[in-house]
Amino acid sequence: MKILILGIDGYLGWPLANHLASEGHTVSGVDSFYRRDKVREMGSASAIPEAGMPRRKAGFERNWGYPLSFWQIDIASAPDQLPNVIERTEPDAIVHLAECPSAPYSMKDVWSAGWVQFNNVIGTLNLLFTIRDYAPDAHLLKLGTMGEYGTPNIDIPEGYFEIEYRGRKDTLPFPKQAGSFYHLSKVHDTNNIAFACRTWQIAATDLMQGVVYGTRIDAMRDDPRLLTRLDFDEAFGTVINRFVCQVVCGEPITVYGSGNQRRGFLPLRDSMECMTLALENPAERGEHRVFNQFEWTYSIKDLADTVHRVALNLGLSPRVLYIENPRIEAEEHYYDPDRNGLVDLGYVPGIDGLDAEIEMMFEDVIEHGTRILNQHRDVLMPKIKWDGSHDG
Ligand code: USQ
Repeated sequence: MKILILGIDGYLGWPLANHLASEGHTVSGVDSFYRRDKVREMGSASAIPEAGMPRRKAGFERNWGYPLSFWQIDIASAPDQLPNVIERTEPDAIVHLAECPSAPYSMKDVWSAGWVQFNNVIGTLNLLFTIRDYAPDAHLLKLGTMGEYGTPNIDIPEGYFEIEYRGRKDTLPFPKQAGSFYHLSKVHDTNNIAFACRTWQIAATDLMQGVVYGTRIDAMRDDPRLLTRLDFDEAFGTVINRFVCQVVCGEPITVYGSGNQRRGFLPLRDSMECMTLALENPAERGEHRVFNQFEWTYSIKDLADTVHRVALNLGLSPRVLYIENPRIEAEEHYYDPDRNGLVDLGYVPGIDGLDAEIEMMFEDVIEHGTRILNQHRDVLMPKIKWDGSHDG
């Protein structure tokens, strides 16, 4: 299959390119490199050193036997450059990862909120028009987020649910109660994609992905050029990745609030597997297919305890610190989302791997990241507050 990845330079994009190539697919990619800039803007850096694109391309060709076609394009501000890429690559599928993934960054100030929503919503809108006009048969695989749903006091279906109201029934989009301007940008994307599917018969899979953690997939082999980035600052580091990095540089694990917040989590390797399953089993023309994508749900407190336990077993000296929650989010809530679509396609979630995965993360971060973490330890404590009283 010919697969074009938008956002190929990111935490998920780069391993996905290598994973798909290792499975025999022909991959090409686009990226604006904004993520590298934004992490620098946060005063941080990737804990695992990431090769620049020329080295990444060389590593890709060396391992997979063909040159990676790559274009540096900002799809939100330069939509006119996308048709040329489509004509050159003739993709069967387009994976859209070219979005800002950070809730805290979107809550920093009005400029950051505006940038996140422009980058995400307008980038997706540009892509939808490009697919309509230049690639109507291509399957769009778009990364949404479990955070679109928020934490309602009822079970969470996959995108749509059947509802009866005043004696009549319909299947309607499940209500969205996102918890940040970033998560809302994904809600707006979902509405735009669903509309494009209905109106232009686009085939789309909208993946409501949980929080991803991890440093490794098999397709990285032992080539440092194939490794992906690992962020640990408050905006771009996800919670387990941050906890591991905090321990490695001797800083406390920061649990926000009571730590009873529950989310769906999945290791990087499962994210790759699920996206591949969705690509190899595409949606139909006109279908807006929604999958919830996570391995298991955990409370933040449980995760802090797990990271603490694994660290102790490795001879490290972890500390857990409960701090005032900088976010406005429910800390005691019901959480029971479905994830049947991907399981029906063959995804086998398991919970046995959490300790082993975290242990592997420790090995990678200690090997590659100790020096970088020690230089940037001041970015670990959160400064951005949802109520606007940030000092960063
Ligand atoms: N948290 C802590 N301590 C920390 C960092 C986070 O307790 O040091 C807590 C947060 O308060 C939150 C939870 O951990 O309750 C998850 O935070 P996160 O920063 O790992 O995840 P989030 O902001 O929700 O965003 C991440 C990705 C985003 C993706 C989302 C999936 O950055 O791109 O969409 O996970 S989900 O959470 O399911 O919406």
